[in-house]
Order: sequence, then C-alpha cells, then structure tokens
Amino acid sequence: MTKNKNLLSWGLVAAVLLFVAVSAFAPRTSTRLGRGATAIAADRDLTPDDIEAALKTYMPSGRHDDYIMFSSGGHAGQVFVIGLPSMRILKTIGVFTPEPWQGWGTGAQDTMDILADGAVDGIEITWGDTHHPALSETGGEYDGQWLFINDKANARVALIDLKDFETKQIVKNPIAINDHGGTKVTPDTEWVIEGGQYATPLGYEYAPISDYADSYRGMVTFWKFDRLAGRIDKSASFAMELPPYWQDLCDAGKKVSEGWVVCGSFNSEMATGGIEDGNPPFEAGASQRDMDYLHIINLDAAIRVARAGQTSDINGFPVISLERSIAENLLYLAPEPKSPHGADITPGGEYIVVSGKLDPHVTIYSWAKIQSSIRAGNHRTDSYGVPILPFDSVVEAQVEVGLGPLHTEFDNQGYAYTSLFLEPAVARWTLGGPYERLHPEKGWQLVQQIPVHYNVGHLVTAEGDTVSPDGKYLVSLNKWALDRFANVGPLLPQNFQLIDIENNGDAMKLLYDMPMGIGEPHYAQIIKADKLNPWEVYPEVGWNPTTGTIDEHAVMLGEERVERHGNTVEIFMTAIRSHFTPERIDIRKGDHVIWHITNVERAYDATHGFALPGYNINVSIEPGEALSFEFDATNDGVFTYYCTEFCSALHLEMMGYLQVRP
Ligand code: RUQ
Ligand code: CUA
Repeated sequence: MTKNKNLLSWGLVAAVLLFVAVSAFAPRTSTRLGRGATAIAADRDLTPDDIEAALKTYMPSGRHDDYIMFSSGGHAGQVFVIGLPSMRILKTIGVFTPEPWQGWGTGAQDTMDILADGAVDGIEITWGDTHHPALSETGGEYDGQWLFINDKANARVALIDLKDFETKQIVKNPIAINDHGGTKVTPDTEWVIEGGQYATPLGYEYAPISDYADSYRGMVTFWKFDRLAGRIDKSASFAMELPPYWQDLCDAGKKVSEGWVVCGSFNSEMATGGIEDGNPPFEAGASQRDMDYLHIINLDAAIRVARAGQTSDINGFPVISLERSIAENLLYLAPEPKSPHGADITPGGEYIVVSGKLDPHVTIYSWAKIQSSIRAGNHRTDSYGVPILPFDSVVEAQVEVGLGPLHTEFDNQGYAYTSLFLEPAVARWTLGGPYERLHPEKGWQLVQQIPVHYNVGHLVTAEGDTVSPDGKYLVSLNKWALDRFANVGPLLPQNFQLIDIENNGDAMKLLYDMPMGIGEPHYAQIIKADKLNPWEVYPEVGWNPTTGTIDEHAVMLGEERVERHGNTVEIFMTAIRSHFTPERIDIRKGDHVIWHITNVERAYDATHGFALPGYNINVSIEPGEALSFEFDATNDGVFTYYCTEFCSALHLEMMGYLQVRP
C-alpha cells in the first residue's frame, strides 16, 4: 500500500474515533463507547483496512442489504440467496435435492411430482449438481421475476419463481446425460440455453467408445420460456447436434450480437481416455493442441430451421443435425487458445472474452470481425465440415492477465474482471474500443491483480453479465479455503470473498470472507435488491404454489373433516396458531391416506410446519398455502404429528394424534 493511502486509511480511522469520541458527549450515548471502540480495535489488532472493511459490510439490525446474490449450491443441488454487502445467507431454495425445512421433496405431492419430472430414463434422481444460475432478463437487464439453474450431473434445468422463491419446474434434457454450458438466457428470456459438456451418443443410447468420432456428439439445447404461462415450453424447444468436442460455457449475444450464441469447448483432440489400455490420460489427451474451438451459433436462424421442422427426432425431441447446421450456415468455429473455459460477452455485445486455462492471456474476439469473416466465406473446415474462421480474422486483442484465467465479468467503468485459478487472484483490466471513454487508461491492458484465498473459480460482479453492470461489488467464489477458517475436519468449506470494486482506478479491496460449508458453489448472479418483489403471504387462502390458483382441495375454517371411501381416508385439515383441526384421526392399518392441509393465516411469517413421524412426511405450509400428501398406512401404532415451526407460545401444543388400529 502506498504511503498516501496509508495516511488516508488512518485518516478514516481518526474520523471514526473522532465520531466515537464526540458521540461520547452526546446526551444518550454512554461515555464508555469511545474508549470501547478504540480498545476493541487495539485488542483485536485491527488494521485501518480492517476497520474500513467492517464499516462497509456491517449491517445494523433491521437494515436490509442493497444487493441479493443467487448462488448455486453445487453438488448439494440447491440455490443460496445471500445479501450483499453483509454476506448473510437469507435462504436456501430446494431445487434438485430434497430440502426438509421447506417441505421440498419430503412428502408434499406437488413437490414430489416436480422432482419426479427430473427422472432420467425412468430412474428417480434425488440430487443435482447446480452450476449456473441465470436471472430472467428484459431488454438485457435483470427483471427480478425468474431464476433458472442447471444440474450438470444429469443435464436438467430448473425454474424458480421469484414471487415465492420456490422451484416450479424441472425439465430433463431428452438427448444428453450431462450438461455444463448453461443456464444462460437471451436478452428477453425467450430462450434458456443449456450447453453440453462430455460428448456421448445422443438420446442416452449405447455406442462403443471406439466409435467416438462417428457416434458420440456434443449438443446445445434451447428451451423456450413461456413467460405468460411461467413455464418452459418443452414442445417449442429444440437442440442442435454439435461435433463431439466438449462444449463448455455458453453466453447469449446482446445488443449488436443479439440473436447469436457462443459456447467455448475443449477436447477438440477427441481424446477418449483409456489410461488402462496405454492411452494418454484424459487431462493430457484433451490438452495436446494449442487451440480448441469457440462455437458461434446463429440462434435466430436455428429457430427458423427448427420451426420449419427441418429437424431429426431423437428420443422424441427435435434436433437440428450437424449436416443441416452446416448447410444452413448455423454454426461456425473460431480457434481459441489452450484449454479454454469461460466465454463472456461484453455489456454492449461487441466482444467475446475467452480464457485459456493453460494460457496467461484472455483473448478478445470482435463481433464485427466475426461477422465480416463469416461474410468473406471460403473457410477451411474441421473433420465434420464445420467452417473455421481464421484466428487472426476475428481476434481484437489479447491481454496478459495472469495464470489460469477462467471467467470474466464487467463493471460500469469499462473494466473487466477475470478470475485466475492458479495465481490465485482476480485481475482487473481495461476494455478498449467504445469502453475507452469510461476509464483513464488506454487500450486493452491489465490494471491490477488482487490475491484471493484460494483458487477462484467463477467471479461475479453486481449485474455484471447484463447490458448495464453496476460495478460496486465483486464476489470471488473460491474453491479452496485452507487456513482461512477454524479447522472443521478434512472436508473444508469454500470461501466467498467480497471485494470492493467501486473506486474507479483505485485499488480493489478485500472486504469480507464468507465460508460456504454447504456444497461447492460454482456461479452466482447479483441483482439490485429493489428489483425483487416477492409476495409476503400467498395472495389468497387456499393458494396452490404450483398451479398459481386456489387449490381444489383447499380447506377453509369450519370445513375440516375426515371422509372415508372404502379403504381410502381423506383428511381435510386447517392450520392456524396454535392448532391443527382435526386433532385426532382414527384409521385402520392398510388404509390409503390422502391428507390436505391449508394454512389459513394471513399474517406475515406465520408459517406452520407439519411433521408426521414414521411415515417420512414433513411439509412447510406458508400463510395462505394449501397442500396435499398421500401414503399407505402400512404400520399400525400411534403417531404424533406436530408443527415444526416455533409459531407461538403454544407451539408445543400444536400437535395431534394419528391412531392406526391393527
Ligand atoms: S464452470 S466446473 Cu461454471 Cu468454471 Cu462449472
Ligand atoms: Cu404452528 Cu408451531
């Protein structure tokens, strides 16, 4: 740190202490406060930077965060909602994995049905590996309405409604067993992009790996989002067959590049492993070449081809064949250096930033140059006949940013930020071209690196992948934590580090370490908090969050009852502080039980849980919500059901007896 900045920081501390000292004389402030603050700083050995960081992140009780971050939960399969700058976890959203506190996948029929839709070829899947959350956009700006996220392991995409922060839909990719390059949305969220990863025969078919080049394929899927219905419309969606390179991160064009999609790839060597047969291992075999391929896809044209029915049917899903893509000029490749990873498009859509994991540079492609190279025609092709745009015809610049560059996001001052896995650090560098007017530096160049602890994967800036990033905050999503926190055994948390990037041209500053001991978060997106407008309680009593209407089995006060039809017992129950009605239910072993509960409360936060031990049922019933579950009473005995939310002073009394007679 320079002497000047040191002076500045100590100036700030002096100001804080002066404020504290002055406050000491104010009538309602204790005189102990001034001495207390000084003593605390000395006691805890806090530097001026520590104190500044604390002042920037501390959130007084009751005050709300300015930004909300939606983070993937990795192989824990959920989404985490985190406030910035406080870095407080506000919520876990159950997505691909059951989440008992939300009653997600632990009995409530609608949640079980949504999870069952994610079955793979008839096999029920009870977890996911969430990677890339994507907030819905209008005109390239986050609109705060929907969130999409992919499950890399099983090639699935989930939709979360930001009215109640609940998962509404899971779609299983009909042709691929795994994915990675999604989810990303087009600027008006008409399409959700799910890019592939490891090539396989499409449609979960078998083919021997010795047939790799002929029978294995990559893919990208375009899911049509029906905003009015609030669902992905499978019947209007389609996929494109791609060469069996391992497609990686995709991004949707915006502004000047709107209507196009780019995806990075690696393993253009088409390595098939087999170290046990004397072949090079995957990590060597897939890294032999100096260049892999950026895939450049004309989405608008692909939509026309799909709508004209010029598709093949794979597993009941329309797929544009590779031959058709080539014939219709839907797909181009451009060489990209050394095991590329991220492919990120600048806010105005003019440039694509690609990182080579084994190259210390980021490579910047110009959209204008790509278009003129396409127009020039006369390209050499890969072994499948896909045209390759010459590297020199499409590259605008290369910037040496540091070792192991991965992902890039942007701010409002013409800077780009790239995560450097190997340094490990975050690099701030300047964008050239139209962005030069925003910053004092000239051209494309590295400005600063800030070390992070440790080994960063993705990074995210506030609204940093939209057409108008906010700058302000950057979160480094670090994979390793090592010595940052108390030892909690061999499985360590990951570390989110909040970095201040607000000060134009000035140094980036580390503000906060947040351990994530939950799953390995991959990517996150940060939205301005005031763009979100969720419900406080469900709009009406009896609301079904899945259908978005009054549930046909909603139970109003006074309508509680138990009906028996043969061996089927149907229970209509209400929940309100502090009782369930009915409180006693008598059935016989072997009965089939259908149980409906409505929370008839209208008070904010008056949630009731309902746990039925011994039958694996736990649901959460938010104010106004109606839900149902079913089970076979296979075991006799006395079962005590109770409310799992401490909802009132008499919460412990909020219980009942289910008696199952032998
Ligand atoms: S990517 S490993 Cu987002 Cu860097 Cu999934
Ligand atoms: Cu309802 Cu406790």
